[in-house]
Amino acid sequence: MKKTSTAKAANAANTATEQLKESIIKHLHSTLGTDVNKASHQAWWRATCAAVNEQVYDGLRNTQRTHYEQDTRALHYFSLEYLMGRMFSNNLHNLGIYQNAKQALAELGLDIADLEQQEEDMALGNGGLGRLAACFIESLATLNYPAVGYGIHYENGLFQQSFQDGRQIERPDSWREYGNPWEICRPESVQEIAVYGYVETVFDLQGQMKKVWHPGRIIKGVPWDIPIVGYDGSAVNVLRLWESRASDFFNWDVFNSGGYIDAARENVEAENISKVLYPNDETDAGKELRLIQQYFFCSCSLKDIIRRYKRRHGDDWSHFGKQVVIQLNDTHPAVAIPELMRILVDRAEMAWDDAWAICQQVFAYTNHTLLPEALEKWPLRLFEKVLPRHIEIIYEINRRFLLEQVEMRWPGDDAKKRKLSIIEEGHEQMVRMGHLSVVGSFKVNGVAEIHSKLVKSDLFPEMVALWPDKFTNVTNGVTPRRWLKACNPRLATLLDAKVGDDWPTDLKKLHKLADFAKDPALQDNFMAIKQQNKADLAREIKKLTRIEVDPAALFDVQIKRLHEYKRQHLNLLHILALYRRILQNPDYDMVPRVFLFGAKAAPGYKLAKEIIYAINKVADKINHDKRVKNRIKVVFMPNYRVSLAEKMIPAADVSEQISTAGKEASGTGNMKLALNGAITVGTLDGANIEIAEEVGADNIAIFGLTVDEVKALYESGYNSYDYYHNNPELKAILDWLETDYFTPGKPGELVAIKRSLLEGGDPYLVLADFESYLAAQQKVDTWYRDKALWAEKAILNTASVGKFTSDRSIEDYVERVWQLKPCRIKN
Ligand code: F55
Repeated sequence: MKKTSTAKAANAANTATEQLKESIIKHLHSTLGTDVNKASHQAWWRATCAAVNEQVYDGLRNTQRTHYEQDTRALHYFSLEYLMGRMFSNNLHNLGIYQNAKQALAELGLDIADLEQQEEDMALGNGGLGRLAACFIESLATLNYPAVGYGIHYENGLFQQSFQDGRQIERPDSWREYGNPWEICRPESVQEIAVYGYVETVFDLQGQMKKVWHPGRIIKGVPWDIPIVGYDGSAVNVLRLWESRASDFFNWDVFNSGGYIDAARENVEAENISKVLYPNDETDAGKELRLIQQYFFCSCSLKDIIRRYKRRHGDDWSHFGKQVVIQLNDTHPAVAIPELMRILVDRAEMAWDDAWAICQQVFAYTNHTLLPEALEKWPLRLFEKVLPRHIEIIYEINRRFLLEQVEMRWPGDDAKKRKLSIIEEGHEQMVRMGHLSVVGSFKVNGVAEIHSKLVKSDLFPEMVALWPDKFTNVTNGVTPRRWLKACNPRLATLLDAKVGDDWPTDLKKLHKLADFAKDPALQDNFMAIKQQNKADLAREIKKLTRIEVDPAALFDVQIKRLHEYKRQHLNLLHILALYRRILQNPDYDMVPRVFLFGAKAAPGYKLAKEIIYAINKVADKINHDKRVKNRIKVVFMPNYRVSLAEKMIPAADVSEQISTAGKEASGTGNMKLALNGAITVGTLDGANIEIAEEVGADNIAIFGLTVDEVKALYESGYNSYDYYHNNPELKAILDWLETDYFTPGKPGELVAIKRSLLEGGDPYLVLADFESYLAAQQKVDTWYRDKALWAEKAILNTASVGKFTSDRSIEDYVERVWQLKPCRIKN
């Protein structure tokens, strides 16, 4: 019995492989117009994508038909960013045909890995927030929730990074210069949106006052759909990204040559809206084009949602709040709130209260940061110029909020009103997008337990007093399909054998592994896989940087955007301490380590760029210093992005999660690294706290001040000079940066870091945590010397982080916020 079913499965696989092979060749001929004997890897890759798309589109049609027939409540995820990375291997894995495709290609004389490298990363995001959106839409499809992701179809994603003499150089990322096989243009669903102009007050025949917005410019939004394939035969949802174009009817309607030139210029301006992703994370650029980007995609998306709703319900708005829920990914899409009010009040002629009730049923807001410089505010004058009707609506929202909520609760308290007003008073009036988001949403969440607590206590305490039930937590998660199954196939195969192959959709199953954590056979297998992954990465490092590293060394990895609060410079100080100890004691005993960095700095963030430069210069010196005897290697990997993360994470021994406590909202790289068996060196910040709870204190190296201690230290008056003067090693290292030791002939080139830590007051308490960080690293060094002990800890990390699947995050959102029902897709 068993035998025949295995034989049947083998037959099915053979047929699937054969069919794929045929389809690939068919597309090579009829889609690519080339031949097997002369096709490039790029052509083969495209032909394979086309073959895969046959299956993707089947799923897409079935999903869309089922959702239409069932008229389901759906989630609409609004995000300025989606950091998708490559789609090829994930689509294959999620369709369950990766092995077939690999086999089919092998039979055609091709290595699937070569084809995977043909794809440009789809880097339409900066960092964690954008990657979270990508993980979430994949989980939503996997869990069969009706959902659409809405965003911008940027022509240029996050810049490409290279180094010139150690300094970051940015180049544009034209990721779809030669087309993108995963996207479908939908000209039938274009939208037109308005900006600028003025508002006129008119009275209709009944004497009713009405506001009429006379726009200054019309822009066309063209939707591109990217199918999002759920794992294992579930739904195929869509990510709908809007591209801006000049409107045909408005701008070219001209009568003389001067007008013609003006119109041409306006067209260029219209097309600029979706030209480029702003490369800032955690800072608000405050640029006019950025506000237009936000409004452009929110307006297009809302109109798209309403068009679909009306197809079913006509002008009956009474079901809208039951059918539609919109999640705002940070405040970036918050302008959707006044835009929906405008559509309901001005266009659908609804009474204000009814319209507001709908808004408050529809919007929910996720906060991703507490950093003051990241909290979005728009100069009121700018807002008024770009969106003259929306600013009026915001005034009215604010007027009613201050009168009906704030005044009722704190009568006569003007200070409270000033603090809570959506409009910030001062030298220049500002629109506070966080306040608008809280007032306009029915739920507000932070992204890890501690962060959600701080959102309540430090950011919006009065809002909590007004609406205690509005605030909740949803701890972030990552998709184990991309971040384990696809990126770490060796470990995935071991897990299939040890815990069964359903862990990708039931990550708590990994816990079975804990029973074998002390088993020498499992330990050998687990660490042999790590070793092979490290050897692969060592080859990649050599290819990208010419630096040779020993796969037997401990791989210590810090990969994330470059930011002072993430403290890559604390990591650098540790490296310098070790180097100095080696120079002072040639026999200094340490486990050989390769320090790996991956990080992009926002192009305008001076100190972040200086930190990159310093790490590169220190790397150069150490890597060429014979006295080091390979105990330390330092590598800054250029152009860190999703596809590079997929190579680095499976090879990491140590995961650096060293932000100042209270500053990292959650972190998600911390989850990916632990899942792949890396041991965290981390502060009690963001989701590190929850990771520590899951893996247990013995399997993580926690150090540094806690959130409460950080607060107390700031309050008591932190003086970084105290640490500098009291720790001779720290002093020597910082002074070293001022010499020309790392930049021969050019003393002072690395002084920016020292300055920020001393004269600059060390805002992120690097010096305060230095000693305890070094102690944690010493502990890691000791652990690593005991192979069995390390293997056990690594295994327990993989076994214990099942909580951090994005499927769990989505289920939390469904229960606490979205109230959705899964919808089985009919074939
Ligand atoms: C992008 C643009 C602006 Cl204007 C501001 C911030 C960003 C951005 O990329 N933020 C970001 O990535 N935040 C991160 O979100 C993650 C997901 O919730 C968190 O894990 C992480 O702690 C947080 O910093």
